[in-house]
Amino acid sequence: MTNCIFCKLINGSIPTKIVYQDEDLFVFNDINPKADVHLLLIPKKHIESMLELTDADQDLMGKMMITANKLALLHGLNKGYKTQINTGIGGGQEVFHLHIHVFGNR
Ligand code: DGP
Repeated sequence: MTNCIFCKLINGSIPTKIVYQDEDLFVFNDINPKADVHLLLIPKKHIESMLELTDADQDLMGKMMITANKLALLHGLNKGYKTQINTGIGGGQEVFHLHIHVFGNR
């Protein structure tokens, strides 16, 4: 999506340090970190929010959760961490490209 800031990070038109990516997912550091580690995991496919999810997104969402855990552990959060998905205006979402926040202190 042309006006989506997270799509611009994925396609490289806005540079960012890539923490992880594969064919489905893209992961980078939040610009305003709220903890020692504050990752944002996003699908490469533009989905605005959880409100748009369909049954076809089941595998993708499962992969996002498994990848979130792997990356949290790789970042030293073996005692635990917090995940957050803000959904829609009512959920305080500011960037309308679905994302999982992963944050924790080492
Ligand atoms: P929210 O939509 O409220 O769940 O959070 C969006 C998050 O995205 C917020 O913590 C700040 C982060 N963010 C917004 N724009 C950028 C950006 O251009 N680069 C990076 N790395 N993070 C961003």
